[in-house]
Amino acid sequence: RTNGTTCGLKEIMIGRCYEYQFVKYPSATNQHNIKNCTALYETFESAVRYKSHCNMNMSTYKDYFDLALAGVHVINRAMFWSGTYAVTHAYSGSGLNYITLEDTLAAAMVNGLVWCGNENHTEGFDFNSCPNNCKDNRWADLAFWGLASKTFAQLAAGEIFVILNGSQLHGRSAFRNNSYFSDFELPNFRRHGEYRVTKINALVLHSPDEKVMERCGEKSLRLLEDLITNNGFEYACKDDPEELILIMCGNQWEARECQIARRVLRQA
Ligand code: NGD
Repeated sequence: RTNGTTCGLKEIMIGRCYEYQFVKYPSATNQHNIKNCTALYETFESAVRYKSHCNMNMSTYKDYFDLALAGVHVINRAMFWSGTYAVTHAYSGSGLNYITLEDTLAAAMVNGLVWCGNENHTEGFDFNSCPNNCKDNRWADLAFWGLASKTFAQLAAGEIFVILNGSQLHGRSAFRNNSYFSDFELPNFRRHGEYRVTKINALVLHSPDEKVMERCGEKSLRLLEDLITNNGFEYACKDDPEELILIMCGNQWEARECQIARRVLRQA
């Protein structure tokens, strides 16, 4: 069991929605595409409040995503991640450089929050504890983030980017079965029409001073390459792009590799 529903879920979601539209991205918000934050919250709430958490499925939140992401396309800037949350979001720059799922209104409203409906609770949410897996229903836990991932993948067009972790330990791989990226994003990239995906760029990171487990073209990254090219997309893969190494070194200044980078930068 994890913690229960985040206190103030409703106020946080509505507040984040206003902040997203009128503070963070005022220029992207014009009279025609302003979303009604209360209506968005109510659509979300009616999917989950008073409902048993373990009965959720992949259509539970459909109306919410339809409303929150209506008319959105992300062209040449969509960025996906698997095992690289922090560095990806530092790099995407809140949508300035690239756009991740978490930079869309639908996901920004709830990212990092916890919630679960409860049919017996007076408030319709369980604020004490939420089950983190539902024995007989794998979909319960995927209901929100699975559909979020699928919907975002369907909005991505042109060249897209995915940042993978080539230093995964404990038998995990850079491209992993059962990850959201492999199960909900990769299979849903558009293959036809004006908004099709043309090229998939994998960026593979190795944490400074940690063992290199996989590079482009090796092991799971080979599988990924085959999957992508067999589906008719162009593919490129790059190990440790410099701009990403610099971001990682910002937090690991003492690592041997980062000291070398520092010396080279001084000479340049
Ligand atoms: O630092 C973190 C973090 N690290 C991992 N996770 C994190 N969530 C944070 N808010 N901050 C969570 O680990 C993440 O929410 C997932 O639930 C889970 C699995 O992540 P990981 O790293 O193993 O990669 P996946 O391929 O399974 O999923 C990431 C992709 C990415 O392209 C997003 O567009 O799937 C989308 N996604 C899925 C689930 C949840 C995003 C989320 C999310 N924002 O919570």
